[in-house]
Order: sequence, then structure tokens, then C-alpha cells
Amino acid sequence: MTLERTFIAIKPDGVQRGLIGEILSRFESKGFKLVALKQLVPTRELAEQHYGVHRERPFFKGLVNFITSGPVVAMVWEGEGVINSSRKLIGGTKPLEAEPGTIRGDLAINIGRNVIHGSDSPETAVYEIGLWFQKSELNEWKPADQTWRVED
Ligand code: IDP
Ligand code: MG
Repeated sequence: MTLERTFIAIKPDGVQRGLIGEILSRFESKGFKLVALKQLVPTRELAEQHYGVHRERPFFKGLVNFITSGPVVAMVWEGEGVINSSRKLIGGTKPLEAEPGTIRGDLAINIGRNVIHGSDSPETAVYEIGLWFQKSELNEWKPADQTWRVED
């Protein structure tokens, strides 16, 4: 497996509900490496680019209104298999159907308020990381306990 990076964002509902720490800890405890993090209120342009594939869907306008309604915590996490694994940690799109133990399964009830976003493929991850972050905002570093999580 190759080292991957994925884009994760805590949506405005997760921030407003005080779930930042809870959500960060799931990725941190799993063992993935945080390489970028910032809080911002996305512009409409950014939100529309981010959700561009959903442009024709009936929920698109509401989704853009929601995602631009307040601060979002944008992150990049790194590790082997981090893209697929993050989607598993996050759980299904519909929180009532998301498995217990997942972020959405444990912390949300509504599809329009499902607290977190995660890239769904390597191509999407590259696109989304480039959209939300400058290269200079991505930190290269080696966690002090790396050898206790990853074999050489
Ligand atoms: P994902 O976030 O699990 O990848 P997508 O199908 O890519 O799910 O949809 C992107 C986001 O659009 C969802 O997380 C959710 O916030 C919103 N969304 C998707 N379907 C609906 C819907 O039917 N009603 C309202 N919002 C929706
Ligand atoms: Mg998606």
C-alpha cells in the first residue's frame, strides 16, 4: 500500500455542537497523522467547487448555504489506506443508517446535518486538498511514536 492523504472537514454543525475534539480524537487515536488543520468560513465559490459533482441535485443550494453558514474545520490526514479507512470511520451518508461506532452513526441523525466530510477516492482527495489548502500549509513531520504504529 502507498502512503495516502485525504481531505476531512468538520462541517458547521459539528463545530457548533462542540464535536471538534471528539472527531479529531477518532482520527488521532486510530493512528493517522495530521498534516494540516485550519478553521475557516468557506466562501460560496469554495463550497460550490467542493460540491461541484452535486451541482444538479435538488439539495445543492441548501448544502452550499449550510456549508457556508459558519466555521468549518478543514484537515488533511496521512497514512496507508487513509482515504478508505476515513470513510469507514465516518460512516454512511445517512446518519440513521450509519453503523454505530462510526462518527455519523454515533453523533448525527440527519443527512443534511451529518457533521463531517471525507474524500471518497484518491482523485477526489488530490482535488479537495488542492482546493482547500496551499502547499505551504501541509506539514512534513515524523511523529515521535511513529515506530510504535507503523512497521519499518
Ligand atoms: P458523503 O458526504 O457521504 O460523501 P455525498 O452523497 O457525496 O455523501 O453527498 C455530499 C453531502 O451532501 C452529504 O454529506 C450531505 O451533507 C449532503 N446530501 C447528500 N444527499 C442529501 C440529501 O438527500 N438531502 C440533503 N443533503 C444531502
Ligand atoms: Mg461525497
